[in-house]
Amino acid sequence: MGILNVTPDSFSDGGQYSQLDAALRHAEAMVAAGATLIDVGGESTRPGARAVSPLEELERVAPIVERIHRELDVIISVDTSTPAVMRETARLGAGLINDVRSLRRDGALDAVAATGLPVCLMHMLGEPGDMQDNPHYQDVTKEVGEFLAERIAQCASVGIPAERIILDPGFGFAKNLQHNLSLFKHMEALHALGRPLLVGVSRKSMIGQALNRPVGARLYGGLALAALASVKGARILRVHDVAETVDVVRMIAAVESAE
Ligand code: YH5
Repeated sequence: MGILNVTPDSFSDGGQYSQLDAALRHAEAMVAAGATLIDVGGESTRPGARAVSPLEELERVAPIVERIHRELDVIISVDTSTPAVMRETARLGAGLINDVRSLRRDGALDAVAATGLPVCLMHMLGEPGDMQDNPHYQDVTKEVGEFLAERIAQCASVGIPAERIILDPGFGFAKNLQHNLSLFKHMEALHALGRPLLVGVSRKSMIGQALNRPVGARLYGGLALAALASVKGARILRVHDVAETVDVVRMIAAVESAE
């Protein structure tokens, strides 16, 4: 899964058309590099990021979903917690709803149920703005598993079947370095929930903190985690560096399919 951010750059005045073309070219390059999903996100989840209205989020995301659907052969994932964005992008060709808030916003469960689309449920405590204020767990992997099991049950209650659900431990969301490392190490325990796992660690601060690297120098650390996640059975890797990650995954597949 290649990451396509469509949050506007406040220092750019390139205008709407060139931004849309640039996003499409980026998506196209990721597909050519081997991405089978493109994750389109219009809300920044960085602590301190400005809240985006549903209309503003839709105006960022809808044109690119429409263009990718028309021009590329790839599954479009929409990184959103906003019911109106879920419903409208489904109509425009989205194939997956990816919600870092696990459908906890009012109306989100019903919106996904109405679309009939698969959904990725991710673990996070609190909101992006306050999630890193001293997170606490007795057993992070166990508590993430319990949270995800509860969200699967909530989905069942509105008619979203388990077969339509992908699960994500939520690396970097309401977790300190030790939580992220322990959760990564014990990720296999989440296979007990019976659903495919998605892992998103690309360029994240757990790599920066473990290796003391700024965001521009986290590729090798991220590839090590991609390899480990793949060996631990993760089925979808959400990454910025698609070509490099596809080589990692294909190399592992080549060895694992040997006699
Ligand atoms: C995820 O893990 N993450 S947005 C901070 C960074 C780098 C990257 C520089 N959406 C996930 O990608 N959806 C995001 O440090 C996600 N799983 C799923 N399912 C945050 C992000 C990032 C943040």
